[in-house]
Amino acid sequence: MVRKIALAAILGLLAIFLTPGPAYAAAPGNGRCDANEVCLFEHERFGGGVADFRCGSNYCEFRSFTSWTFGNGHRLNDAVSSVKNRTGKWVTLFIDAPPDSGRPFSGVEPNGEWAVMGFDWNDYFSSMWISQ
Ligand SMILES: [Ca+2]
Repeated sequence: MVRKIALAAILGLLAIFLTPGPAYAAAPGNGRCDANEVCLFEHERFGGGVADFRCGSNYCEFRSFTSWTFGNGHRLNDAVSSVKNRTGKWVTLFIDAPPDSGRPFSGVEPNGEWAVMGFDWNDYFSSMWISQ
């Protein structure tokens, strides 16, 4: 009995380790930075790939940077280098995932933009809130 349980545990662990890694998918938008969207760019000064997001309610949370790409197929996580906020809402970007990470965050005001990030922020963001 003990041996069977141990075998089951080992097989369970194997299944976890042998499962393919996360598949990457394009972020929800269409890869263009349109009106009423929050746009994350791969490079400084709004260059490279674009990941564009809409928020139709007072609050939206986007936690899946680790499985998303910019419109050009490049990985989104830890790769955001500039931000355009084309909404009337606030954008809050987090290093690692909120709210359980306790990691630093920074924000972009309504209709604001962030063309160049300092060393502390560049290529670190992993999740985002858009809120009134
Ligand atoms: Ca768009």
